[in-house]
Amino acid sequence: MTLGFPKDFTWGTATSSYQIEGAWQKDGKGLSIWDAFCRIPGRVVNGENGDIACDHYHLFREDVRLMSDMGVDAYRFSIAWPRILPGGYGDVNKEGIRFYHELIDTLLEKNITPWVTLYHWDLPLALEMQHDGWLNPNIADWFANYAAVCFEHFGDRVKHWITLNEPWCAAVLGYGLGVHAPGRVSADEPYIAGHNLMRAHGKAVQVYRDKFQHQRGQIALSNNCDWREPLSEHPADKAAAQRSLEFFLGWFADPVYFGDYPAVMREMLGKRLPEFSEEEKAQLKGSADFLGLNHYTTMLVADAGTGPVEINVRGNGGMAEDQAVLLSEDPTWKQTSMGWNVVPWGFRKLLKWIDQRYDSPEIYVMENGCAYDNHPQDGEVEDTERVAFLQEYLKAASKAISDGVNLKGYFLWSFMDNFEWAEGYAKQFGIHYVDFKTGQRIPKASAHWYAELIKSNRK
Ligand code: GBH
Repeated sequence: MTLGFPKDFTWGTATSSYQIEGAWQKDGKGLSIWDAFCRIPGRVVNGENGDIACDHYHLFREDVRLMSDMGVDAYRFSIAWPRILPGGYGDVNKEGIRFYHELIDTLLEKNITPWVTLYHWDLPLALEMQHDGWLNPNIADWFANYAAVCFEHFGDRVKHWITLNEPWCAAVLGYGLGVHAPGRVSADEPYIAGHNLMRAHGKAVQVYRDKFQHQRGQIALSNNCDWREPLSEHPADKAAAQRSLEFFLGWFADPVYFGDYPAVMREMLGKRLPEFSEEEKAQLKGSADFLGLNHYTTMLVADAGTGPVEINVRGNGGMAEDQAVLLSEDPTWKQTSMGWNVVPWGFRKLLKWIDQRYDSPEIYVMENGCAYDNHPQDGEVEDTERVAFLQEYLKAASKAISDGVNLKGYFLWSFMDNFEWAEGYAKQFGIHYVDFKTGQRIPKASAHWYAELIKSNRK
């Protein structure tokens, strides 16, 4: 069962700081917007939080050992900004630096390449409270300064950087729907937050290329995008699906490849969409050494004007009304425990769409995986649905490579069960089971399956 991947393909697994580290107040760490958000009643299922989470801060050596047992090439983790700069800017917290030094060194001892995300949603709370977080244009400089601290301390050993994880989620869920920290509800703020996220990315990349070129690493960002399949052959539905993809991925990838937002966004949003200055456009264009993609699911799209009224409209997919689209799903599709549709061919189509739109960039899937609820029985965790999901999605990825897509690597989300944001601990994506009371980790059947797959692909 090799699924036919190239020998030099990068096999990895992924996590993020707030979801696994715990130690929320240890060794001088500042608070993040998630530390605060979790304390607002009703925002997280069961009032849970990441205070302890997987206690990875203390158990990271064991985690690296488990990764090494699986034989992964690479591990994608994120740095908690408030662990490095408790106030967002200013004094550097030496203990925070020490923790990531130890993690990186432990990985390298096991021949696992660190892929480091600088921002996976845990913004220093001070920046939100004093300066309105991503709504403040100055955040681009604060982020670039933070990035420079990380390049300076870790760049001798870290050669793969991801500035931002899923700016779409940070903007839409954090500043539009209010379901993620900082929990703001607004029609216009997502576009402002998204704008400053992109400006921050542009500046951080510039700093890396200007001052840390000698480190000879790669830098990019990681965007999430679900596939959008036209509901019918009707040209209006086909145009709606295309439009929806441009509002989803184009929003954050077009500036990086073309220097500006998609024309359809500028037309439909008018003044609600901020404009980049000429300098910012130049800074953004070409600001990624590869295209990072997080992919999970697929929805059907109809044009809001002509779409049939009887479809069961679901979710707003990030301001669907701004896009004049109606989202729905095929009732025959299987779903994960998140209620996300399992549609492997959507993955293949999205990879092709990206390949065509951005002229065959090197693509790394920085996240893909699924939530299912599985518990240990006699010391084993039989997550059969997860294995089936991964097998089908990886088959689709392999077909995309045969189609000519320049896919270079895959990071499975997630290495272990963790704090799943607004869902708390009720929904689990891990290929390692975590007992959150004792901290015990158990490889699930999917971890064994993934290890076998990696091994057979190397032969
Ligand atoms: C990622 O985001 C995060 O990076 C990661 O931290 C998180 O743990 C992981 O995924 C699992 O959630 O309602 O059917 O229309 C995922 C981004 C955006 C993907 C919303 C699914 C909606 C599906 N998600 N999207 S649906």
